Amino acid sequence: MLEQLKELHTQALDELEKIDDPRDLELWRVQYLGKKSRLTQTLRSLAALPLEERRSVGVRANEIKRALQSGLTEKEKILAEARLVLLEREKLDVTLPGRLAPTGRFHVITQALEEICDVFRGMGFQIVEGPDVEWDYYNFEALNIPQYHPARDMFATLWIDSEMDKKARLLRTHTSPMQIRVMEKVRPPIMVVVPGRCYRYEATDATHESMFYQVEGLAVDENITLADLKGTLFEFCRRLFGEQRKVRFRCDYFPFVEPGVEVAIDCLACSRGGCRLCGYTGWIEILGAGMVHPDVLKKIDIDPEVHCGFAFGLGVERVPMLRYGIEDIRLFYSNELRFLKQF
Ligand code: 2NL
Repeated sequence: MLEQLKELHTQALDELEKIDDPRDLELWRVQYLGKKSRLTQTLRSLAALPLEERRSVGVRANEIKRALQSGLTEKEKILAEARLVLLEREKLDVTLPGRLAPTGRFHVITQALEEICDVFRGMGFQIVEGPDVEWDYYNFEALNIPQYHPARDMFATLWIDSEMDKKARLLRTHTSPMQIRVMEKVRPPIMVVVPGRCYRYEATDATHESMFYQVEGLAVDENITLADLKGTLFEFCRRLFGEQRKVRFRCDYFPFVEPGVEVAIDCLACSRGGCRLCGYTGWIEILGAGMVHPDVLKKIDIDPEVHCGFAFGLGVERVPMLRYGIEDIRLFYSNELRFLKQF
């Protein structure tokens, strides 16, 4: 009997030693000190033993019970302390300000593009987009720039097929080809604005990129006049650059319009005193425009005796460049986040 108790004692202590979880400790308590444990059973059945054995077993069993109980208390203390250490490590100060998740934003050019489109949308223009890869026909031929026409030199072109090919594909040099597509499909009245990427085969520098954004517009109806063009673009300039802007219209040449005009606003920085931004002229050119050339209308079966229209185009990059005094267009497409995050 004493032998069995000794074994029980060592086994219990061995197991206790290994416990590191309060739930295991409870199981251990039930097994070795619970009502149904061998130890409790032994103490209960002492009366049935002969006197001599009853004494020695009783003393030993009680000793073991006390030893196990103090082992249990000790272990409880150790586990409680370990738990506190863990809690301390997980401590969370809910009064600290939260860490902000980084928010995304639209590219500064996308922002400018949207703003420009919004102004024209507000005037009743519909926004449409077209393909970046175009046919020679839509990019040049239909716009009154046939093969070998000197005006082709105005648009250094990135060709996909041979330039000699009558059905050659190219990367559009302006978004006008989409306006031709619109005029082919729908009859006047037409009021569309076409934003999109354009491409030029040119060495890049501070004011030129081989890919850039353009917004072009077109209005075709009966009795559209140069006064409509002037009113529309005057209003556009003031909505985009400020209600106080002066707007200047002067003659210019584009093969697809007649007459053609250039539109300038008074300098944002010096109000015509002359500064670096305006190249000491006091004026900043913003748009090219004109009355759609009758030959352009004829090509797509619109009778220039009945219908006429005006068209315009502007470079998108120029808008934030002027506004924020950015002097190099290449910054927009260099993926320099320190630059882009400013907008
Ligand atoms: C500029 C000048 C311009 C047009 C674009 C146009 C389109 C059709 C017919 C006639 Cl379908 N004209 N577009 C007209 C004049 C000027 O853009 O400096 N763009 C950045």
